[in-house]
Amino acid sequence: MTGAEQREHARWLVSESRAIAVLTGAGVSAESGVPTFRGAGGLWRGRSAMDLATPEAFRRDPSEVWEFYHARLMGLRDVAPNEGHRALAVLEASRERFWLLTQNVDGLHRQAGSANVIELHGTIRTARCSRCARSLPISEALRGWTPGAVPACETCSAPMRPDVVWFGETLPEPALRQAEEAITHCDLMLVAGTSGVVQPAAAFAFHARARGARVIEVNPEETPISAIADVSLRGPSAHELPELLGEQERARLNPHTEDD
Ligand code: BV8
Ligand code: ZN
Repeated sequence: MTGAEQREHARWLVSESRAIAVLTGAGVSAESGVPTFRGAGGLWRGRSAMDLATPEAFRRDPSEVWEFYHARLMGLRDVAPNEGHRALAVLEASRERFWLLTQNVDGLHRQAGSANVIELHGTIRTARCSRCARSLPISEALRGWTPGAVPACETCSAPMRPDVVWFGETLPEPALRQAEEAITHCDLMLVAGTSGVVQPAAAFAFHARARGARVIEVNPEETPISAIADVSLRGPSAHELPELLGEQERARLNPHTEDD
């Protein structure tokens, strides 16, 4: 199939679907200016997230891990959702059953208006205590922070940590349950912006396929998920995702054009 035929088929699959599960990764935030993990901008001081986003790194040198997250938060200050994020929010509003499973921790799906967002790997917007249940906006935990410091819990004085899931940590039970529900009940899984290497999230597409769901992939590059996709749209998500919307949905994407 040509690119245009692929897109036409993908649009038809979306229009026929009554229960859509979406799985997103760092690629959907790329056009908002957020570096992906395995792309060029994915390193920090020459280190990869794989080295720093781990409980071992935090035990070994919590101040360095906080510098890593502080740098990422600084990088999110002027970042806004893009057309791809917004297209998913519009698609959700037009479906009875819709789950947005995201591996991203940047909070951009919620900012774009998505409601049923399942943050599989947590969120960088919150800090939580490494010992007790205390949690608060990460901007508050970082008030007065300087490089080398480790924010301490005001309740039990243990080190605070970003409320993300590190490599080697299990995903939150509620997120896993919602992912199970999405995989079981969706008739379409739309996978956008993920290299499909991090488990167990990457396996969700395979499980949905095995249950008979159709799979659409949006990624400029081929990934392990391409092998089971009914359609792979080889383009950037900020362009490809709005193209999947029907006429009426697209009008809601840019409401001002309706009146033009
Ligand atoms: C766990 C939060 C139980 C932190 C992250 C099998 C089963 C279970 C676990 C494992 C397993 N095998 C290995 C493991 C261990 C590990 C794992 O998967 N390792 C991999 C690397 C081999 N998994 C875990 O540890 C998970 N825990 O399962 O617990 C357990 C525990 C121990 C042992 C066994 C079982 C926890 C994983 C969560 C880690 N935390 N993030 C933080 O962010 O700081 S993961 C991190 O990677 C981000 O969440 C990110 O989203 C995620 C995945 O990466 P992608 O999103 O795919 O991003 P990437 O850069 O890779 O790719 C971007 C893609 O976008 C590319 O394909 C590119 O082509 C595309 N793109 C670029 N531009 C665009 C675009 N697409 C569209 N439009 C564009 N414009
Ligand atoms: Zn505490």
